[in-house]
This record gives sequence, structure tokens and C-alpha cells, in this order.
Amino acid sequence: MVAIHPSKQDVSDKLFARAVELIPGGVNSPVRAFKSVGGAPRFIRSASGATMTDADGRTYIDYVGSWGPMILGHADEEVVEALRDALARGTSYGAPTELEIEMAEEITSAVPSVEMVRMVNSGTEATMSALRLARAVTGGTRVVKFEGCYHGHEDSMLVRAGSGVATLGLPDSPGVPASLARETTTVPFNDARALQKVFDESGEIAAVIIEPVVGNMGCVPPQAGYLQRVREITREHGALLIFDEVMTGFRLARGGAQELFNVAPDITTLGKIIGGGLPVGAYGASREIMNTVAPAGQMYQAGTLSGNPLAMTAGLVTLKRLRDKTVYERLERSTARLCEGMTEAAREAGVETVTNRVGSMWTSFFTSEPVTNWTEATKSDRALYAKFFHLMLDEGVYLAPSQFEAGFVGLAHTDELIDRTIEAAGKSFRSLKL
Ligand code: KE4
Repeated sequence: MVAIHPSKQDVSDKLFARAVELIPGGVNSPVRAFKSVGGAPRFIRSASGATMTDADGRTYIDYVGSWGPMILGHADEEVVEALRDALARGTSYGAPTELEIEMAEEITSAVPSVEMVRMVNSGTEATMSALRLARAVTGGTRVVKFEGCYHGHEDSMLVRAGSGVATLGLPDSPGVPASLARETTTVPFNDARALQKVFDESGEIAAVIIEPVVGNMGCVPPQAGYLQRVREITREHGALLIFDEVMTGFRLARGGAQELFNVAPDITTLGKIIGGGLPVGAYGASREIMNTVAPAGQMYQAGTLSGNPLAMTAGLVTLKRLRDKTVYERLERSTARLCEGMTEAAREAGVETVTNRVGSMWTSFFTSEPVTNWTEATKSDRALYAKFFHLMLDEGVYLAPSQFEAGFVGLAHTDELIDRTIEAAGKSFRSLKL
């Protein structure tokens, strides 16, 4: 595979100039705009396996993977074939299908704590519904989230830590009512005492929502025993524990982070991988909790395209391929190889990095200190990351366009591609020191 590097990115630049006239910021999701790394985004024309090709004909080894879904690789033959067949039967019925039962069987057989599941169309819908469900079941209104964790763009979650961390939340976006933001408390990740303090000081808490392995401040694993402690505290106080596994579900293990760390949440949210790259989300829990959801129960949630046959088709092919447990051993080995190689390349070049990894999720932080929470993550040198990002892009490697995102390795990342990435990283780290 030879990276083609026309002198400039003419076509992408021209497309971006057109896009910004018609789409806010020229993109349909903010992180795609390269704002935190600078420069104009590459417009992608096609992708296959572990690579993507942009509108200027440049091909990149892709470590974003559509932010997680593409664990099999892009345009997987089996997925494409199954979608081709499904298309001929129509694209959406607005009526139940057997595919949705198969998806529910796949999820409930894989995810230990989920006995029943509802399909939705995005991770945001999944977490929004899970929070409403927790409030419906407990009767409480207050929810707790963690600094640096992202759960989609619904109002209750667009809240930053108020003054004095464990106090009332403040809106983190215009349009979020202060009255609603006050119902969300934010505490540091990997600090069980801070969570305990919230319960000691606050009244009825409906839910604690957490990314069990954080991807959205960059990859930050839970410290030993932390998730077990969060489980104990929530159980002691009758608050529901929501594991937001939109990113970690079927990524870290077939049963997600809850299988890996052997901690059973009350509600699980899923997305990304379960749709094989098509729009999808899901939330699941025990029968008792899920029978609260309409039309079985009173908590209302709905969606025109929920359980869409194309998303179910792509998702089912993907999840069935992940039944092979050796998949996760392969991803563990290849991602360890990548991270060890990049860490060594940085060390040899005299660039300070700290790499966090769990399975095939990873982030290299440009810092010399451990990164175990948001405060420590923000100590990373973002300007240096931005330079590294563009040097790697010029070397034909597409990393996450933000220091505060996780990278993903998929089954299509061969040893040859990983070695090319390590070689590109060596050149890029050395260029940083010039
Ligand atoms: P969506 O609504 O974007 O499908 O899912 C929201 C969401 C919920 N929970 C977790 C743990 C997530 O990581 C996400 C979305 N992840 C981001 C990547 N950091 C999606 C990329 C984007 O926003 O464009």
C-alpha cells in the first residue's frame, strides 16, 4: 500500500469551502472539523479494511474507525454482501422484524447484566433514554457524571463541574437550562471518595453514569478496584449505575468493560460496533427495569428508525464475527505491538509521551506524568499533539484529530500496517525535535 501525496489538498479544501456555507462549521459532528489540531479536514471518498482514501487521492492507515464502529475494518466483504441482500428487501418498514429479535438475542447473550434491550438510533439516544429510565425507576432527579466523560449531547450531560467540583452543575453549552444543569453533579473519575461525598451531601440520586473505561478524555482506564467501589456506593444508596458502553461495548470484550472488570451495572448503553457503521444505539437492563419502558410500562421512548433493518443487518454480521473469542486476543496483541512501538519511538526521539491502553482502545498523551483523570489529561501538550497529528497525516496515518479522543485498532490492522505506523511515528517524533 503506497501513500499517495499530491502536493496540496486541493479537492478537500474546495469541498470544505463549500461545506462551511451550508453546514455549521462544515461538518455534521464538531470533532470532524479538526478545530483542536488546526487545518482543514480531509474529505473522505472511500475506505477499505484499515485504510481510508480522501478526495485528493491520499490513502491513510485509519485509527479512528468512525470513532469505534469499524472493528472489522471498512467495507468488510461479509457486511457489504449482507447489506446488498437486505437493500433488495427495502430499507425501513416502521414495523417489527425478526432481525431485531436476533439483535436482542445477540446482545443479551453477550452482555452479562442485560436481560432485555431497546434499540435506538445513536449513543446519545441510548444514554438519554437510560437516564430517563433511571429517573422513572427511582423517582429521583439528580444524576452524577464524571469530569472528562462524554455521553452524547443531551442536555443533562452537557454540564461542567460547578465551582467546587462536587457542587451543582453549570450548563456547558448555550441552550441548556440552568435549572436542568443543576440536577447534574460532576465529580473526578478514579476518585471514589469524591463520589461518596456527593452521596453524603446530596438527596435522592437517581443515577450515576460512567464510561467504565473512558475514551472521551483520551483513553483513561479505571484504577484497580475503582469500578467495584462505584458499584458498592451506588448500591448502598439505591442509585442506579449506568455503564455507558457505547464505545467499550463489544470493543474491550464481547461482554464489554463489565465482562472485563466483572462489575454488573444496572443499565448498559451501547452503540457504534452493534450497528457495524450504520446509525444505532441501544440500552438494556434487567427485565424488571426494562419493563418500565413503553409500551410494556409507562416510561415513554420511541424512534422512527429504531431497529432499522439495514443497521441490524450490518450489526448482526459484525457481532457474529465477534463471537470468536480469539478476536480479542488478536486485538490485544496488535494494539500492544502498536503502543509499545510508538512509545519506544517517542523515547528514542526524546519526546515525552504517556500511552494509556485497554484492549484495542488507546491514547498517547504528550505529557510525562500519569493520566488518570481529566485534570491530569489537560496537562498534555495539545500544541505538540496537533503538530504530531499533522506530521502523521502527512506520513499517511490518520489519528484522532484531538488529544482528548481514543484511537482504535481493528481486525484489518495487519502487522505490516502497524509497523508502517510505528515507522511513521518515529519520523514524526524526530521532526518534533528539529
Ligand atoms: P452518538 O450520539 O455520537 O452516537 O454517541 C454518543 C456517545 C455516547 N457515549 C460515549 C461513550 C461516546 O463515546 C459517544 C460518542 N463518541 C464520540 C467520540 N468521542 C463520537 C464522535 C462524534 O461526536 O462525532
